[in-house]
Amino acid sequence: MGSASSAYRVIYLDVDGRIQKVVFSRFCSPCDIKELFCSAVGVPRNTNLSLLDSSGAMVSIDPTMPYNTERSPYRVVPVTGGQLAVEGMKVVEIEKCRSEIQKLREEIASQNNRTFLEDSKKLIPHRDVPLYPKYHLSKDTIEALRLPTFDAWQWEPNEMLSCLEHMYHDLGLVKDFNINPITLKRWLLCIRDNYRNNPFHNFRHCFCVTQMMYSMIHLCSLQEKVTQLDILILMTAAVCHDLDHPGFNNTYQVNARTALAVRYNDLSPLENHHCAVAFQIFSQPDCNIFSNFHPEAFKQIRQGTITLILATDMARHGEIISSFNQKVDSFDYTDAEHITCLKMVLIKCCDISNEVRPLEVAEPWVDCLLEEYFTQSDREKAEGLPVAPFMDREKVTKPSAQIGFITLVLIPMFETVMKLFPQIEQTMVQPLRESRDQYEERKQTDEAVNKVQKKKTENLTMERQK
Ligand code: 0WF
Ligand code: ZN
Repeated sequence: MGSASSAYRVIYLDVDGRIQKVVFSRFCSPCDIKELFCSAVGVPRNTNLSLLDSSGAMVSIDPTMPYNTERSPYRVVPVTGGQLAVEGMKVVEIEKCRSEIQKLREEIASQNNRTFLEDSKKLIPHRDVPLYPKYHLSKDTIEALRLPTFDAWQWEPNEMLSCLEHMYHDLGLVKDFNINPITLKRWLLCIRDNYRNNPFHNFRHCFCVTQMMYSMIHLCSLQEKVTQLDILILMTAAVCHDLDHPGFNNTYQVNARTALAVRYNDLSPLENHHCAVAFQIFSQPDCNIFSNFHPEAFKQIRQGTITLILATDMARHGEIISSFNQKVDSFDYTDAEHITCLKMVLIKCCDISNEVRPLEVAEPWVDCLLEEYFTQSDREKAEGLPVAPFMDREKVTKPSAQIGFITLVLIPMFETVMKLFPQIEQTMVQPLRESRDQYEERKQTDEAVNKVQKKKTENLTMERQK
């Protein structure tokens, strides 16, 4: 033991969290002790070291230095100045950075695995709302809101909340279902809080999908064809359809065996999660816009909303479209199955409808989606998981991503809906065709530029070889 009477001294050092025990004779010179400390730390023997005690005070290095214990080791800090000290410092700093990076990695990983059901903080409703200012929506805004050309990029989250509130009032849902207007505000605030700040799957996307639904309800005169309960289901499913989206798709959830994939047995884990979060929110009286509903009506709205949110899983695209195709030529508005199928197709249309919008509104969404996709594929590469070519930054270009999607998915789907509602041709289908043509032109220009560039490089290489 390092007692005052002993010939030996024992000092404990904290070397980046590792405790080093150093024993030296009390007859050693300060220089010898410093060298000993350097070798304990693992830096060159003439590195200038400082020792700090638990209060951060410097401790002199000499045979009479105060004892410490394993529990109160001296922290070792290399002193800057000489080259060797700087090298020693680099080692310590690099180690510190490593440990910080590791901590950040763990934090991010736990954030990504965090699910709403485990994080009840966001559930706490905003009491005594209205918390967001009641924006006055101008006559122009109210009119623009009914059209697919509406530019959502111009609006802040609070303004989008006011627009959503307006849509529920304007469609007569607040009046017809006796929805408490304050509960509506609190519910919308809670919805906004439960969208994450992903590049694409965020609250603005929720707003766009709902606003497109609102546009289609007007454009297709849906209120003359389906019940107000159907309208309420369409709007509410649109608002809730991507709640708490983590920014990584179902393929990632399944391949990485995330908590969501385990919870939902690999079956549409994200969409199941969005539904669960939606009804977790409704389970709070302060946010339950359906609190005045008869239990039977609540059951219908719950079942209807779940069916629509689950229909947004693109893995079910073929199945849903082919079911709709079988009905569309003899569509029967009195057949509940036909109506459910129509609602499923409508939410699908709205969910992926960015390209229906004007170019300057649509294009930034492609950038946002590719950013989200690239983050996923980078992580998949790092984790040794399979990577979809359309998500790979090395393989995808904006025109290549959009031409296939517009030609194979969007146009066929909207053209089928057009059979039932011919009025969407001009406002929805035509913009899709124009967008496809515009991306085709861009692809050809890009290819021509690449060809010239390649030829120039070849010529340069040949000239160098001569
Ligand atoms: C980038 C492209 C794409 N483009 C869109 O406009 C859009 C809207 N929603 N989504 C979109 N994807 C997805 C968000 C979640 C599901 C749908 N993607 C589609 C993919 C690259 O490429 C194709 C191309 C053809 C068929 C299937 C995927
Ligand atoms: Zn969506």
